[in-house]
Amino acid sequence: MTESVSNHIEQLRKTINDHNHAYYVLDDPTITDIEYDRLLRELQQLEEQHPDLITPDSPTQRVGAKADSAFAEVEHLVPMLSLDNVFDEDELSQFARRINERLENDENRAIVCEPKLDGLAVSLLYEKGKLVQAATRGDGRIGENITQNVRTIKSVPLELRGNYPDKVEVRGEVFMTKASFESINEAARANDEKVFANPRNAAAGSLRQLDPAITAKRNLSIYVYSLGLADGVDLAGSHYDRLQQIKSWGLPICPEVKLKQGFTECLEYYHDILNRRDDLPYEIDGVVYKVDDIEDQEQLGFVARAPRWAIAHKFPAQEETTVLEKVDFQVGRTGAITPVARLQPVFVGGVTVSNATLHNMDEINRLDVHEGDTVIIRRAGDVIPQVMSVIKERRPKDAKAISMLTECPICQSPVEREEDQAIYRCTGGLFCQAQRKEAIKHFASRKAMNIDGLGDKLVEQMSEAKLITSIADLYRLTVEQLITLERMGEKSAENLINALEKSKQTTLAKFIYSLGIREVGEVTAQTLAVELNDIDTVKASSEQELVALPDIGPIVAKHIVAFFANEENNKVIADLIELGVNWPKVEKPSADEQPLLGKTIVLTGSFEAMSRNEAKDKLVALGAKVSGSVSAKTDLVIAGPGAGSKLKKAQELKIEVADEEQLIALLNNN
Ligand code: I6G
Repeated sequence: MTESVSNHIEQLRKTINDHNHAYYVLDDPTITDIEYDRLLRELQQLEEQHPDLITPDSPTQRVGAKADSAFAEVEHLVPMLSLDNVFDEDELSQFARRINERLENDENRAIVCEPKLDGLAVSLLYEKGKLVQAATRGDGRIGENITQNVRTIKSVPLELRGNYPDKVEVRGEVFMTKASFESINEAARANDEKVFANPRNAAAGSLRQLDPAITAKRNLSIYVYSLGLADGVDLAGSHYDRLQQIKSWGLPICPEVKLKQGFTECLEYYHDILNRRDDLPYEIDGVVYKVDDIEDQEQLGFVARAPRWAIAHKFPAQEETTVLEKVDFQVGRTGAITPVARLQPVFVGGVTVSNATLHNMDEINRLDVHEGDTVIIRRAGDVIPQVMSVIKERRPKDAKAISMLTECPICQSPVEREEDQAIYRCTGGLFCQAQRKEAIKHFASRKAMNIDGLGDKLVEQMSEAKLITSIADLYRLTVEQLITLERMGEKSAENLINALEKSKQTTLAKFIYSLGIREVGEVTAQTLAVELNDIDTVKASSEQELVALPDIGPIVAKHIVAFFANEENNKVIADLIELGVNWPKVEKPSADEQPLLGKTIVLTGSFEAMSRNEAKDKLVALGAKVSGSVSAKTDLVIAGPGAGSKLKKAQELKIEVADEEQLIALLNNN
């Protein structure tokens, strides 16, 4: 009996380890999360019944005992070096020249390129295939023993596979994915706990926990990038091939590792990775180039504490220090008042930044930021620059605390804070010029009435010139009026009038969305259109009737009722209809006309046969809910070329992914 249990336990461990390997090393998951958890639970239960059969390398034994005090010191068998950096093409050419001087001149030398992850360097020591020690880099000679914490990282194999060396030490970077970082900070915010400034700090903080159970919850990852020591196996003569060897032992290698010929190709690699930086699931601060030939590496040797055969090519910093000179308050479409930091201009993330968002007063209080403070700002990708923290030591004596206005800076109406909300609002509604302007911009936008050529700047211009004060005024504009605007020729004016005319033909869902009702996004607008079929029914619905509809909660219902209780809003709607805005009558489709009812679909990347918006309209017509972000509630992600973080997230969450061909088949078959 025990023998068969023991065999079964062994089999389960092997199966679980194989799945881990397929997921973390081969990047090719073979089962769903649920099936995986089921296997792990079965193993746990068997081990609980037979504690004598538990072994330290069982996948259930990643979390060990708490450490009592600080981490013990360990001396690295081979010193852990650092890397020199270059910041531009000139410095990279000098690096290439130094190599060509020391080795035979070769313009097409093989170079291994990989992203430089923003994490922590660690070393992993395996003896007879078992993980026996993990350490931080420390000062390069002596690090800290963090074995118990590293054991909790699921992508670190507790046991190697294949033809591994008897004793082997590998180096790599422990990091936290952007998705894990977001979810950990979200949970911290919900519990009023301290949030981490960035994924690197979160990874560092998690690795230095005395309780490995906490580290285990932090969902850290690792990519291995080099070999420290290897006894008892023939090693390849090329760095790239050695990485493949390391991979064959079951250790994860970054999927972006590429072998290139010469530094021109390296530069292309740099620009490619820089372009995709925001779509990668982890943060990076540059790329690393390494001479591929191991004999060449040996000949080049080291200078001070860095190899001469490797260099990090750093990306422009995404965080910089500057002075916050002043805080202004901006009024948005729904009256929300947002504090905006006016900064001493600073070059960050590849552009000069002079404004950053401060979100709301809670954020100002959390940061304890004053006018005059020196602040750290961050600009990553296309995201609005943010104030991350304040350097309090540099606060000048005349720094000024920031308080919320009592009156709207545009219309002087009183400013109010809703109960339990972080946001202050101008109470002026459409009396407030700022809100009117924002409402018009929203109305004209692509996903709303899609008025071609009517961008934010033109709306600003027309509002300033008092040509329009409400959305309905758009349809009263004439060519004669438009040509009075600066830089507006007759042809452009005619084009705009034609675009306005064309936009009148819309759908009920788009019309509802374009009204800019608070909390009513495209999906809610679609629900209202499909469920209630005409604008008068939407207008006449009570909160009670609205919350009975799918996915409409009490807050959204309140906003909808409040919107239609306002006579001015109803007048604008009547005017729009009178001016010719129209849509085909919506019949509630029967269930068999809506085969995708209840399905949440996300579209990402680009498509050839149709635009993303067309695809969306077709899916919505079949009953699907088309959402802009991937979550556990997503049923299907349809990814075209260029798909990035959404696709990655779908893969992480093991959500079904389809391509354009499958999308077309789905549309044709339904
Ligand atoms: O700190 C490092 C990050 C990434 C490295 C490194 C690396 O390769 C991708 N490689 C070496 C050789 C060293 N530090 C010393």
